[in-house]
Amino acid sequence: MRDDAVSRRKFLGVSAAGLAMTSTARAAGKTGGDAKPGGGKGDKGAAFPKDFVWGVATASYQVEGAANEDGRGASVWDTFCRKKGAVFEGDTGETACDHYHRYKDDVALMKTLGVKSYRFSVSWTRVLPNGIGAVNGKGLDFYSRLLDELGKANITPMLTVFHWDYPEALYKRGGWLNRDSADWFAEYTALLADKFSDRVKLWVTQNEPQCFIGLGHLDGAHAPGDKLKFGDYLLAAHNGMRAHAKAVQALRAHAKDPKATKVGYVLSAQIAQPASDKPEDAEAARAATFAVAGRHPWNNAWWTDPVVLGKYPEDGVAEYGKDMPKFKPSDLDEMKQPIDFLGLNIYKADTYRRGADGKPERLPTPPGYPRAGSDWQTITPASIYWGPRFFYDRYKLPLSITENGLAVRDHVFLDGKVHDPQRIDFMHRYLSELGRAIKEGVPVGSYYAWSLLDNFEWSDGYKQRFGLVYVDYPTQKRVPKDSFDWYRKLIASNGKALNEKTALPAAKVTP
Ligand code: GBH
Repeated sequence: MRDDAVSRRKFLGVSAAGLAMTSTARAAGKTGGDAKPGGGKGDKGAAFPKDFVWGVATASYQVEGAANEDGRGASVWDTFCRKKGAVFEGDTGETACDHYHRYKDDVALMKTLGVKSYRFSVSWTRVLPNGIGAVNGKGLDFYSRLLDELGKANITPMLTVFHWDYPEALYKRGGWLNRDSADWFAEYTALLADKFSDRVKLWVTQNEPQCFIGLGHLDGAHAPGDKLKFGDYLLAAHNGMRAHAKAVQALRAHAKDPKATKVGYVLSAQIAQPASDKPEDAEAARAATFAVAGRHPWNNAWWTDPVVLGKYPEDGVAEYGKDMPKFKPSDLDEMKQPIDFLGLNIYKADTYRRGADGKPERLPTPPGYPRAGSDWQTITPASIYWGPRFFYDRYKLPLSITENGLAVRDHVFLDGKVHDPQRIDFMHRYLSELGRAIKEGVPVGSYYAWSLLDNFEWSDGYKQRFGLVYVDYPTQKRVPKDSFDWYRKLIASNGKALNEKTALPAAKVTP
């Protein structure tokens, strides 16, 4: 063992699985789940199934721009961006990547990249300016043109119905606090199914309820910027999940080909990874992944158990006590609508071991530990191994990695290119770990890199760049980064390039 590794272990007092960046925790078979670990010694390298879907993702408000064009109505993000101090440098999504006008160029980039699928979201107020009622044909036309362009490029769309840009008009009517919000969402979803289900078979109802409810209504860091009382926040969450379920029903009822229609729900997956390869640490990490502990939105079970299992998790119910919303028992039955897959957005994990008292204990992040441009993101590749395992074991649903990526403060180098070895190294490490989970039987069918383009990173404005393609916002010039080329080769090899030591700058760091 190298000296630095020894001291890191001493610092932590445990063998440093996730914290050593490359995972050494391989005792997965003992975790009691259904996914059967194969692998073992001599079984090296990544292997992705033939039909594995490589993709890229974006979201409407983050890329489209054209905020005041062709009849689009205001969303809570338009309003929030105008609030002093709400967004870094007062940035807004008014122009963003101008994808609304440049979608053909962007689809051409995707074609060059060789992705099989594109995950994007629809701007609710572009198609229904007031959220419900009058339909805006010009808004629908945009998505229709986009879908046709994707069709020509042979790229399968994954349509996210809602990625945070909630109609201002509905917010004024109480938003998610209004019980009718679930029906409003179903009306909107039914419209999309009517118009687009001839070309769209892959659907996501909502992206990251933890964020649009939690960051938007409890924490206030995201639009609409509310800091509700805890009980009201839980009511908003409850209605959000009712809305998801009604959207599932609307899709089943309105899709042109219900059998071919696959509906998913996407979480901001909060992963706990084990500190060592000891089974008890894996169990501690699993317990921490699904615990509802603390009066904050950063957990999984609160947002997933009701819609998949039909009940609120007991630890959360106990913790929230009298703040629990009052609701009809039939709500829980209605919330549990069969879905076809769970989407996990995985960026990082926290590290846990079994504590002296037998309970999961979170370990501190060592000083100077590798981080992204976004402070919240530690570089923890094993997150994308353990996360899918734990989610599959609990919910028994096929999985998609609907987002994964790294914020880097990229710039154009003197040679005119954007060199982003950090992102390549990140993707190499994370995809190797994902490949390992898949090899061990965890049913992950697709991976969407976040993001195709640098884009509007919510309250961080344009400070953080997540793209495989650099965007020079003043000129809207697109510059594919080194990682674009790396991902292109990776897709062309169906993941095998992860094993080629010479092909990639990051090759030496993965086993
Ligand atoms: C995703 O959100 C979004 O879907 C996407 O729109 C966004 O651009 C992308 O990721 C990159 O950020 O861990 O307590 O410090 C990720 C949202 C941001 C949620 C960080 C949790 C930190 C809370 N996550 N946030 S904490």
